Amino acid sequence: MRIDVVTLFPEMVEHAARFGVTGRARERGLWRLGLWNPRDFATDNHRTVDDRPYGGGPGMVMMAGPLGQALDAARAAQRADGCPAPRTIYLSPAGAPLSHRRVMELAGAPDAGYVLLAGRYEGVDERLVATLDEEIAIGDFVVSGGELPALMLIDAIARQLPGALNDAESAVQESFATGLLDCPHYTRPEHHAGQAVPEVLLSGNHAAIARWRHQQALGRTATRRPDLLAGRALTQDEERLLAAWRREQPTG
Ligand code: 4GY
Repeated sequence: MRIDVVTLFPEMVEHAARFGVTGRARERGLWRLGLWNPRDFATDNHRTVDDRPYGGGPGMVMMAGPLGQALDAARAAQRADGCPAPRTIYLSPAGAPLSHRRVMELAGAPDAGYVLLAGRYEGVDERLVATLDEEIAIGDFVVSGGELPALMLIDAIARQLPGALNDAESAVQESFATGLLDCPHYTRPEHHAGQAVPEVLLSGNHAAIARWRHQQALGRTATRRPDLLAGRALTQDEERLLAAWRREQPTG
């Protein structure tokens, strides 16, 4: 897999992509990163990439010209690098909400190429946005530029590539794959700030521990994110676990 990012701050993306699971997956050759600065495709002496909005108003808009040239260069580089069908993606709050399912789809094709457009200022000229394949939002909030959203998408995809996670890490990532929130975690010491670790976790009874964790995941999901349960049928056993969890919750 190859991912290219069109950004005014390529160093920001390069630096962040060196850390943790994402960086290690890159070292393992599971994905390659290409960076393109639209400023390098500007046509004037000042290397201008933004201009005032038609219709007036505050702020600046990224010009279609330099962005289009940068995107073309990124697509050409991907084709030359064995990615026959580059897919262009704009990160913006107006995009389709990113989901675990979409991440798995994007991670699924080994020879896939993604060209991510990270915007700045007030946004990108709509005529350029209209040429892109997809628009994705990482959440219902606004950040100052598309670089962090692009890095989040890259991280979510890279950790799903075969060989990215070690055995110990692979178990952890099942949380969302089950359609439930993760269960709570504890480590030493056994007592902290007057609170003990739940007894079952010290029991050595692996079946009971697995069942307790599943119950915690169900209870948390029902309480915090009932919307997730709406799209997921519960088995009879899960219904029983959830009912028992609810009885154990402090009232009021
Ligand atoms: N939320 N999800 C997001 C974002 C910032 C200027 C265009 C988001 O994906 N991207 O907040 N992006 C900007 C800032 C232009 C996008």
